[in-house]
Amino acid sequence: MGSNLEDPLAQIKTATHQLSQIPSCTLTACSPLYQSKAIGPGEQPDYINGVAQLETTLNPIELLEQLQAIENHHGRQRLIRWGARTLDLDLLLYDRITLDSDRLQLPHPRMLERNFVIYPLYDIAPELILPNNKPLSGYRQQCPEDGIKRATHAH
Ligand code: ROI
Repeated sequence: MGSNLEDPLAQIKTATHQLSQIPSCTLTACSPLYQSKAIGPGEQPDYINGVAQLETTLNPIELLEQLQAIENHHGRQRLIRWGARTLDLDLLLYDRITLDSDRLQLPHPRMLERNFVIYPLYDIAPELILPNNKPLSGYRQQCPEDGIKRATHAH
């Protein structure tokens, strides 16, 4: 989850609640939230990021559609690639599935380059073995802090 517009902390808190309301889904873990500088081109406000874990009988595409519906409820406008956004819900991992389709790539292709993903993911899944068979903990150890800060909890 990421947001850098219109009260990002509130956006993430509401989004967390909405994740818990998706049909056939249970919210099983929710990370602390972090504040970080926007990566990517141009000047934009700092982001709030967090990671949630769900248990679901939805398949990855069905889940993606639910995430996009929540993004749209938050007034997400896809105007500029890499641009500021009210709410971004990325599917990072789904079991140990690897998938490379137009609509969805799993694991998320850039997740391991991003401290704002690695930090909160490690908080909720320190023992995780990634689909590439490497432990998340190795990436966490190598991960630059780069000004990332804990924000408050989502709940
Ligand atoms: N930068 C940060 N810090 N957090 C994000 O969630 C985020 N999301 C993005 C881009 C614009 C790449 N930068 C980000 O999509």
